[in-house]
Amino acid sequence: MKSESRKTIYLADYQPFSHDLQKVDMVFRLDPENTTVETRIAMRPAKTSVSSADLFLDGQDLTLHALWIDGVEVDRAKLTINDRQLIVPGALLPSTRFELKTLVSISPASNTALEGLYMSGGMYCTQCEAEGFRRITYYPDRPDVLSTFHVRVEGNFPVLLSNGNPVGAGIGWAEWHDPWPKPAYLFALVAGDLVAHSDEFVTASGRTVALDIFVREPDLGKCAYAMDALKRSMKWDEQVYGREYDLDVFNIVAVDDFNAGAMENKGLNIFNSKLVLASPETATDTDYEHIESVIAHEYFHNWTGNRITCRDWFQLSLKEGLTVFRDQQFSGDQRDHAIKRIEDVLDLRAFQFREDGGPLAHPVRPESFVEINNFYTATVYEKGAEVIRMLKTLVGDDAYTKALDLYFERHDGQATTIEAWLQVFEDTTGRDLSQFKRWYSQAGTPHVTVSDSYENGTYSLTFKQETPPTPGQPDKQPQVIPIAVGLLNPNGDEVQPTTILEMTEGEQTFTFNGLASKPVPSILRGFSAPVVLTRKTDPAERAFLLAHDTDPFNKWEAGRGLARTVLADMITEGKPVAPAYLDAIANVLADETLDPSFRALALALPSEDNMAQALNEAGLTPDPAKIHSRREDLRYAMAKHLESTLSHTYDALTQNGPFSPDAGSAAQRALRNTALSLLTLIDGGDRASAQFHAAHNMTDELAAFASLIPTGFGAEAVDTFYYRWHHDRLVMDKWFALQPGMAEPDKALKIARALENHKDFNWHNPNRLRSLLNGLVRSNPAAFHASDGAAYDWLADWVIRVDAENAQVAARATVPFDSWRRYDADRQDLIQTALKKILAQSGLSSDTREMVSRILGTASEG
Ligand code: B3K
Ligand code: ZN
Repeated sequence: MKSESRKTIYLADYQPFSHDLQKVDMVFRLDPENTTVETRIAMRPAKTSVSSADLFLDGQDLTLHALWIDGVEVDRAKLTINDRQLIVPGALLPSTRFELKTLVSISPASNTALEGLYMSGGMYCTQCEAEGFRRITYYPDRPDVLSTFHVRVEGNFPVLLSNGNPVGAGIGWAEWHDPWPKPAYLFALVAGDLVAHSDEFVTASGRTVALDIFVREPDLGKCAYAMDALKRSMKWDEQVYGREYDLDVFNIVAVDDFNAGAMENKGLNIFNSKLVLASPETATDTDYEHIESVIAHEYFHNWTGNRITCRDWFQLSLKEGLTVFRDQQFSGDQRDHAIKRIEDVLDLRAFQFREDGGPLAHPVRPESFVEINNFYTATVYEKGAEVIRMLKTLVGDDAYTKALDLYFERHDGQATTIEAWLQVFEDTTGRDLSQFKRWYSQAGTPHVTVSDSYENGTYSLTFKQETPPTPGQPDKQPQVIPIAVGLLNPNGDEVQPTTILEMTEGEQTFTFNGLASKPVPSILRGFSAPVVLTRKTDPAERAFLLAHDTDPFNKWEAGRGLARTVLADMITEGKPVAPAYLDAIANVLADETLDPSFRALALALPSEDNMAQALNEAGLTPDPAKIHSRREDLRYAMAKHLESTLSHTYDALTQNGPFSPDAGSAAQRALRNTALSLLTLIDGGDRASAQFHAAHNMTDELAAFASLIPTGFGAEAVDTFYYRWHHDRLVMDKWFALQPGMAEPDKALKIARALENHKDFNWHNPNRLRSLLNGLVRSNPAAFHASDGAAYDWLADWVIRVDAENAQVAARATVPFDSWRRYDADRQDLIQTALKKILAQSGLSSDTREMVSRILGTASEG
């Protein structure tokens, strides 16, 4: 049973645990309804605590059979057990080392929360981060309590896995020993009828590591890319960070029912199957790219997260921000840094800026929470990575490397804090980072406004920074903002290569001398800080930078700014499409010296949600229907204006050889399919239809399918796609998402409702549910924000239904409501009504309750 209201936890209240753990021995006897877990913990009172301290162990949904101290069973009447904890009175505990043994039973088959030990398609698996281990046994389930683990698994399966190295196995049993002390959230166990895609890796010091990716037998042919990505990640971490792997085996298991994307359990990563399985026929280039980055991310956690972990969950960004930054570096090295940066910034703006600008805004290191699972957010992950990127920019590459070396040396084996992380930078560079630290404590996206002047060869840039109020933080202090700037002369030559201006004041001027004429500035190159930059500029200057900027990010950004202005003018003032935009974009499309990925990204328009956010920031009330239709008008105008070049590009990029997922081939497909989606607006779907029927890979097939949905070929394509792919669950997720996502806004909800009743719709599977919900809510904002509020109601009903079974997934599904204050009074009312309906549910989980209260602004602020 879920408890109705849980108390708020504060960073300021941190206390170390009362006892030190030396080792943990566990025995699992697997049974769907009645798995028994025997746990023996060797521990002693911590030096810092009074020796008679009570022992508080976390535990949830456990049936305790017995508890022993040093082999003597304790009378149940002497223990306190509630729905969250087991308390052993200090008077019963020895003052030196002792063994606490418990025997509990749990029911994996009825665990629908997918947290702790649960079943997915007949196999057993676990998800313990953040607080799932307490659903397995009574334990100090907190990240600062570390121990080695020895685990025996008994069950009638060919594959029985846990963390660490295998130390024994026989029919129906296996034993594992993990020599690296770890917190409980990194515990994992898997049992199933699985097969392995095997390989090995020889580390820099010459140790051979056995690598296995475990899947169901029919999926065995889809593991090669993930394995290749794993080996490249292992090599990269040795070469770039000097980090070698530290066990004899590294195992990955693919699971179909999974709340998150993947999990970095020590030596036994567990993945959502959509982030492991790939074949050319079933996975898109985007899928391949995600698989590569998530495989890397989880692997990199072995050092940044596992060997050095978090003292408490407030420090989550210590491991997540750093590991995201590392996986971004890796992907950039494997593919293309500029393209990767543009893609990352697109996501940052779409998710993190959006979060930071609404009621869910919180600092990279939050100061309070009710449910930590609600804080696995774009702010903790992506803004956390941006903060590390800025730190590296400020101290320089060499100092960054030295600081990281010191971090690994000083904190290996520890559960530590953001303070300790910053301290290694202070110690290696002598810098005072106290002001920089505000990036961790202050929520909200800083808005930077810039103005310029030129006189007698001197050019001045004056910046002002202001961070809007966020929940609980009405007043903000100036932050340290590294602003990368370059200057171009009016001929388009660079007269000042990229230099970093370090802004620390609320308002600050920087000057450049000895210039022959007034330059054109290229500001915030490479998106050197996660800020909203505003500069009064004319479209001609943007077009100039789009043509001439030497910084690829800012070159793209200039085109994006232009598109945003043109689109905003169309939406708010009914202006016609600006011909200057069409000409500028035509030049980019025709420039074959530019990377095809870059050209594809330059052709893409800001999303409807981006536009709503931009209009709102400009003090206007966005109308989702109008945004949608004007954006479609602009797309049509682009298609018309660019038709011959698009058509030439489309034909020229036809690929005949075998499929390769490498970045270069993917870039060509990206540009070709971007051209296709525009051309479909003119040819009614002829090209898309031909491509759909001829495609040999999912990238081309899906792009054609998406383009066809709103055309006259749509209905047939939906059926054809279904009959081709109904046997493949990951491809069917795409089918469920694209139909509401690509539909005309007034048809999308009807389509989504029909899909709910489709025989292949199974809302208990998080991937399938998210496909349908996000397909409508995130991919089709005009449909979600339909003025009758029907889609709000639909989402609220889903949240309520799912919450009773899987609180984490339900809580996450409430996020799209967070933009409610942007809209008109009627929509605000409708969304508030939907949110209040959720809150009124009896037995609502604390996860969902916390999210809805924060979105409504009724949560107590911390
Ligand atoms: N650390 C996990 C996320 C766990 C989610 C818990 N609700 C995956 C990752 O960030 O690598
Ligand atoms: Zn992570």
